Amino acid sequence: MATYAIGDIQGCFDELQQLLNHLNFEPAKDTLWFAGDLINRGPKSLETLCFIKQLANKQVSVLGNHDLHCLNLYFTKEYKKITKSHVLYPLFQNNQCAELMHWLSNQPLLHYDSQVNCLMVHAGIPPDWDLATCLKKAKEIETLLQSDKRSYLFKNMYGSEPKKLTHNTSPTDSLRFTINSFTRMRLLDADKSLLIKEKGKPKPKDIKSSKPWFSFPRKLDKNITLLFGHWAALEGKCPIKNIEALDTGCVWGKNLTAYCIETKQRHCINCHKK
Ligand SMILES: [Mn+2]
Repeated sequence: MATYAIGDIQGCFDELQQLLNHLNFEPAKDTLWFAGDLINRGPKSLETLCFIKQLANKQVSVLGNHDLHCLNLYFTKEYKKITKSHVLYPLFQNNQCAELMHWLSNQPLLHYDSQVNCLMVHAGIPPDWDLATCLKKAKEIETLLQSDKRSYLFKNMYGSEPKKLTHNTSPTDSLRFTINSFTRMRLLDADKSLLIKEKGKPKPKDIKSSKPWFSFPRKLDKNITLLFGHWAALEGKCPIKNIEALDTGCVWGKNLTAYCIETKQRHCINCHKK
């Protein structure tokens, strides 16, 4: 019986199957956690979603920025404008699409398991948020996403502002800050403001004072193992104790990684394109 947390798949269904073979994964005994960005960019988003959905309670997925983007395309009906060359075309054309999109919209932004004391999120958590705050903020988004008011969320979720929460932050801006933190965050400025890359502006890494979000002292209980994906350039390396980086760039022909929660061992397969 094992629980494996797996990094960003991004529609790389074949590589996921290779990894599961490598792990001798048995659905009757083992559980899979997915750190988000299940789909998009890679070739088999449809197959990936169908497979993960049928695992039912033997899987846990948190939503990543690409998953939210796909939900946005579906629920705003923008997907109807997508042409054959788009990687998500087969998913949107499939007769299971509505079911898959409703399933996806019911997945959380954050997953905490008290038995193993592990928290999983796609990008990261703001250093000033403890576990209760994280769960409360995630719940706000999840509730909206699962309601018929989700169009309000899709209309307002894009953008790089606000960089910080203040007592003046509007509820809508606060929701965007939560989404940006949980699904897009990489670097923070010295005052812990979010540095989300904007088109035409210098890349956050050009700002000298910036540091990865996990380099700041965290309010989250340090005994909680924090699992995250999203940042392939880290190549799975995070220097902070009890924080595991899981995105190892499968879709870029690098590796796909599973972290076994019980043994704390990392398992990796090579995704070099043949
Ligand atoms: Mn991502």
